[in-house]
Parts: sequence; structure tokens; C-alpha cells
Amino acid sequence: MALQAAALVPSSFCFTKEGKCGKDSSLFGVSLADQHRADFSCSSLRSKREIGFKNGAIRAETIAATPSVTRAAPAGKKTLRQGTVVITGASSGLGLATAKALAETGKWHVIMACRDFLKTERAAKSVGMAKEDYSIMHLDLASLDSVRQFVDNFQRSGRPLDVLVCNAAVYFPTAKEPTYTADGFELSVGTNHLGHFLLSRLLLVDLNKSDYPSKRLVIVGSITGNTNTLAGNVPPKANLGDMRGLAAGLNGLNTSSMIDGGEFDGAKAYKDSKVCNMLTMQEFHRRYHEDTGITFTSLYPGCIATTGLFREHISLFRTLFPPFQKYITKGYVSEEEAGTHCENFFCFRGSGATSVISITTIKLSESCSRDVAFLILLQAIASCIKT
Ligand code: NDP
Ligand code: PMR
Repeated sequence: MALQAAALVPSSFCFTKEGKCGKDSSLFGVSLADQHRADFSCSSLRSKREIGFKNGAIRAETIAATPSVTRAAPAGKKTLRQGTVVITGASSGLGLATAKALAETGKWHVIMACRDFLKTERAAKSVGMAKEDYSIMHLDLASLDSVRQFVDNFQRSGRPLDVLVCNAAVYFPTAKEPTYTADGFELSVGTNHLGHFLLSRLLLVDLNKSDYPSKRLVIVGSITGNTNTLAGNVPPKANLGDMRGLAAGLNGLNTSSMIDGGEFDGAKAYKDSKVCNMLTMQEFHRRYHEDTGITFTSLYPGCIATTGLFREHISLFRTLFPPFQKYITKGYVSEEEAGTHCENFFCFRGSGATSVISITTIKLSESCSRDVAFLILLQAIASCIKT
């Protein structure tokens, strides 16, 4: 398992006495193979764990803001070739609508990274995507081996990677007991965050190689993880606590299945996973954007109240939720509208939508600096993968 941990945590991450982690993009100078070979030493991580915990709870308090990102492509600059975009969870909902919208421009080849090949093929056909505009590649984010296999297959395909959209997610609001990924992590955090974290981490090398003028890594976040919004204050609220549950493996056996170490709550687990998604993008951008030109960001697509995300919810919720969002909160967007807006956002053809909010500024509790928070997150993930 040491090699797996090495793939998640760059061997060159530097830990200082203050618990700060300096900006580090040296992982791009190392081949993936080298990184896999690199010995992962957990001792430096362990020795600093106390520092993180002493800094207290990490509240999920985030700010929705307009993007503070730098455009890698000057407006009007012509692209020389068709771009390649990988979209996870493109078999339904927002992922499918975005895949369709991108494919229709003729400027993108869409790689639909999905766990169910036949469902995805049918979905692509049902929305009228032309065969030459997309490929389907198997990816099950609930298995870290599958993530590695996907990356291997993608790299063997010889295609460049210009944009990676981490869109797939699961939500278990009514589950009484946790369920687990192939590696034994609580399923929603394991799929939505850990699977995507490993995928992003492994594909950074490919994104960095891209000569595309607006190469980017986008994760779909959610307003419900933002505790400084009304939606984010609907209980249960996201809260990562001191991440003791994550650090201990999220396996529900000798530890909690929740990141903060508390009782299992499926709705909270989903919101926590979205906070991790947003934190990860914010920190990747801070660390790697300047040296690589990659834009790392997350976005909230609006409330697409009709998607499969709510398939596990009670039927009364599924009936009332769309009209509630449409007529009361006015936060509703259709799948098609959200897909078109996201297509604009991913390609940087303009902001396009009022419903698409880029979340790039995440405010943590005062006692915990962002650096320390990210450090704890990495430590926790490293510990998770080791168990
Ligand atoms: P859907 O359920 O329609 O789409 C989720 C996708 O994720 C599906 O394609 C699903 O595949 C895929 N998926 C689930 N588990 C895995 C896995 N283990 N491996 C690979 N793929 C997997 O929901 P949405 O379109 O609503 O959700 C898309 C994104 O938008 C999510 O990140 C969600 O958090 C976010 N979001 C949604 C909002 C909304 O109002 N709907 C609001 C805010 C954010 P399969 O078809 O095989 O099940
Ligand atoms: Mg919420 C402006 C108010 C607003 C918005 C934009 C949303 C979005 N919601 C709002 C308000 C409220 N919601 C209020 C006042 C309530 C109490 C009645 C409420 C309830 C509620 C529930 C039970 N809302 C929900 C749920 C869910 O199960 C959804 C969820 O949290 O999924 C994780 C949800 C959502 N509300 C939203 C959005 C976008 C969701 C789906 C979030 C997501 O998919 O990430």
C-alpha cells in the first residue's frame, strides 16, 4: 500500500516546523513511473499530525465568489486542434448534459469516464451525440485500482489531456448505515473525494503536458457545503472537524465512517465530500497554477433538482424538491441549462451563466490556517490509503 500512498502525496511535499507547506510544483518534473517507485515515508507526516489537530476544527465555511483565476488563453487566440476533455460521471445529469454541449461545439472530443459502459453508450445516443465526438472509458471511482487502471488506459490512448472535469458523485441521504468503497472507505467521501483526488493527482502530469491554451481541472462543488449560505445552513451542516475519522481510515470498523469522527449521516457525508472537493481545487490552484498554467477550480451548477443524484431520496422529496427549488428558492436549473452553462465555463467562452458560481475562496475557521488545513487533509488521505 505504500506505493499507493506515494501516488497520492507528492514525495516532495515539504513540511516545516510551522506546519506550513510551501508552494511545490516539483512533482511535474518527475515522471509518473518515478513517483510510483518513490518510497513513501509516512514518518514526516505522522510527526506533524499533532500540529494539525492542535489547530482545532475545520469548519466548512466557504465563500462563493467569482473566479480569481488567470486566463491561460488570451481572448481571441485561435486553438490549433480539437481539445480533449475527460468528464467523470457523464452517463447522466450534469455530466451528460455537459458532454453533449461540449461535443456539439465540434471543438472537443469528450471522454466519458463512467462505471457503466452500456448505460453511457445509450445515454450518449439518446442525446444525439455523434460517434466521432466521444469515447467511453471505464472508471469506477469507488475503487482506487479502477482509477489507476483508467489513468493507465488513458495514457496508453495517446490522447492529450486538456480539461479534466470531476463531476461524478453519489448521495445517500436516507441511508441508516454506511456502505464502503472497494478499498473500505465510506462510499460518498470515497467516491466523491478520494477517488477524484487520486484521479486528479495522477492526471496532473498529463494536464501539465497539454499545450492547449486554457488547460484546466474542474471539480463540481456545491452550495450545500457553504455554511455561509442559506442552503449550507440546512442541517446537517458540513463540518470536517479535526478530520480524525478520515485520518483513521473512514472504515467504520475501529473508527468512524465520517470525516469528523462522528456518527454516520449520509447527507452530511456528501456535503463534507463537496467541501473536500472545493478545498482541493483551491489548494491545487494556489500551489500549481503559476508554474503550470493549469487553472484549478470548482463550480456550483445551480440546483438541478431532477437528476439521478436524488435517486436514493424518498419519493415525496423527489416530487416536492423541483417545484420547491423552482418557485420558492428560485435556485432551480434544468439539466440542459446547467450543461450549457458548464460548457461555457469549462471552455472559458465567457461566464455565460448566472447560475454557475466558481468557488475559489474558502474561509476556514480562524484557528486553522488554510495551509495547515490542507496539510491535515493530505496527511489524513495518506493514512487512509495506507490502512
Ligand atoms: P447524477 O446522479 O445524474 O450523476 C452522477 C454521475 O456520477 C452518474 O453518471 C453516475 O454514474 C456517476 N457515478 C456515481 N458513482 C460513480 C462511481 N463510483 N464511478 C464513476 N461514476 C460514478 O447527478 P448530477 O448530475 O446531479 O451530479 C453531477 C455533479 O453535480 C455531482 O458532483 C453533484 O455533487 C453536483 N451537484 C449537483 C447538484 C444538483 O442539484 N443536482 C447541485 C450541486 C452540485 P451512474 O450513471 O453509473 O450512476
Ligand atoms: Mg436546499 C436559497 C436557498 C436554497 C438553495 C439554493 C438550495 C439548494 N436549497 C435552499 C434552501 C433550502 N433547502 C431550505 C430553506 C430548505 C429547508 C426546507 C432546504 C432543504 C433541502 C434538502 C432537504 N435542500 C436540499 C435538500 C437535499 O437533500 C439537497 C441536498 O442537500 O443535497 C446534498 C438540497 C439542496 N438544496 C439546494 C441544492 C443545490 C441541493 C442539492 C445539493 C447538491 O446536490 O449538492
